[in-house]
Amino acid sequence: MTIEKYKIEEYNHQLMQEHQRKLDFIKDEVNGAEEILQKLMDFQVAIPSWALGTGGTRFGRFGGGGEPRSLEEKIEDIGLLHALNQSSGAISLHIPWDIPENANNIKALAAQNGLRFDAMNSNTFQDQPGQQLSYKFGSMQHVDKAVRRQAIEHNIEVIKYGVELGSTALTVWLSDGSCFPGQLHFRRAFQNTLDSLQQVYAALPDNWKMFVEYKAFEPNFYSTTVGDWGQSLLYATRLGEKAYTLVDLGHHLPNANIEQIVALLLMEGKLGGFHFNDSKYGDDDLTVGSIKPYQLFLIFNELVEGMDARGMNHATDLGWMIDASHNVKDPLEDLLQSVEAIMLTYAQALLADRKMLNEAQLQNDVVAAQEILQAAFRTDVRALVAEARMRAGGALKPLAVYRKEKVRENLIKQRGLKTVATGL
Ligand code: PSV
Ligand code: MN
Ligand code: MN
Repeated sequence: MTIEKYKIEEYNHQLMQEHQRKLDFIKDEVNGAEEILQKLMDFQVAIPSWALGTGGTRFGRFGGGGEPRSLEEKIEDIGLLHALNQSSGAISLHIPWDIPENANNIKALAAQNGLRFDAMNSNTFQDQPGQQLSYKFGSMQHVDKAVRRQAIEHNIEVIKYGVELGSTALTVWLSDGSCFPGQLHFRRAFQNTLDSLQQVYAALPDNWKMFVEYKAFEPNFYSTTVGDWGQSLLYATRLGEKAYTLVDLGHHLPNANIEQIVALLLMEGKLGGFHFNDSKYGDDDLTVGSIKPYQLFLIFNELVEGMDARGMNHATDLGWMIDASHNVKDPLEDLLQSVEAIMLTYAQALLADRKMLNEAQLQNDVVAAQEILQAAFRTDVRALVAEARMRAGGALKPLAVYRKEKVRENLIKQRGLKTVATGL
C-alpha cells in the first residue's frame, strides 16, 4: 500500500491554521529557527529491517498481523514511514534474515521508496539451517579456528551483499562471551576476536566503515567479549581508521553516563554510529524517548557540540539507526514515535545556547549551566519538527494520518492476519 502525496497535503491543510499559530510562537522564541529547520530536514534515521514485525520475548510473541513477509514488503513498510515523516530514508539489513535474491530489483524498489541502504548487519549469534559448525560457544572468539573461519566468511559475504546494494558500512555485533567464571580465557578470546575482525576488515572496500557494537550482557551473562566501549574502542583502534565504535543506547550497565562516552568517542574520532532505543532495565529495546528523555537530550547535546567542534556534518558523518522492537504496539506506529522522539531531541539540542554554556562552565557556574540545558530541554519544539517534516513533503501529524488511512487494517487485508516477519 502507498499513501499518496495529495492525501498528506489534504490532512496538512486541515491542520494548517493551528500549526501556523504554534510555529509563529516558537520561531519568535528561538534564535536561528530557519537554520534548525534545514538541519531537521537533512537528518535521516535508518530503520532496521527486523523492527517491522512484532518483537517477542522469550516467553511469547503476540503478532499484530499484516507484517512484512519478504524483504520487498519490509522496504514497502519503511517507504510508508518515510512518506509520512520524510526522516526515515534508509533501511538497515540483517543477513541472513534479509538476503536480497535480486540486488538490482531490491535497489530499484528502495529507490522508488526514497530509501538508501544503511549499515549491513551480520549474524553469528544464531545457528542457521544447514550451517556446518555451531556458534554455541562463540563465533569470532571461538577456540576452534574452523568456527572462526566460518564467522569471518559470513561477514565477508555480508559485505558482498552490501556492495551490491550500495551500502557503505558493516555493523558487527557479537554475542560472544561466557556464561560462567572459568569458561573462557579472556585474553585468548580477545586475541581470537581481534584476529577474526582483522580478517573481515581486510575485506572492506575502501569507502566502507566497520562499526564494532558493544553490549554489556545477554545472551552471555558472565562476560561479553565486546562488552563495553573500552573494549570496542580497543578493537576499533587496533583495526584501523575504517573501524569505529557503535553505541546502542540499551547496551550499557544501569546508570552508565552515555553522554560522556559519546563525548570522548567523538573526541577520539572513533564514534561511528548509533542504535537508538530506550530502556528501564537492560537491552529493553523500547521506543526512543519513552523512559529517559532527558538522558537522550544530554546525549544529543554532546553529539551536536562534539560534531560541530570537529566540523562534522550532522546528517552524514555518523550512522544513525533505530534498534527497537517489542511485543505490544503496532511496529510501524512505534517507529513513527521513535523517529519523532529523535527529531524533537535533536531540535532541542540544536537550540541549546552553547556559547552561554561554555561561559558558565568556565566560570564554574553550575546553576547557570543546568538552567541553560534545561531551558533547551523544556522548549516545546513540536511545531518546528512538524514544519520541517511538512516542508520536506511529509505529514504534520504522521501518526494521525497513519491511523486515518487505516494502514494496518489495509496491510492485514493484503498480507493476512497470521504473518511473521523474518528476524528476531
Ligand atoms: C543486539 O542486542 C542488537 O542490539 C544488535 O544490534 C543486533 O544486531 C540487533 O540487536 C538485532 O538482534
Ligand atoms: Mn543494536
Ligand atoms: Mn540490543
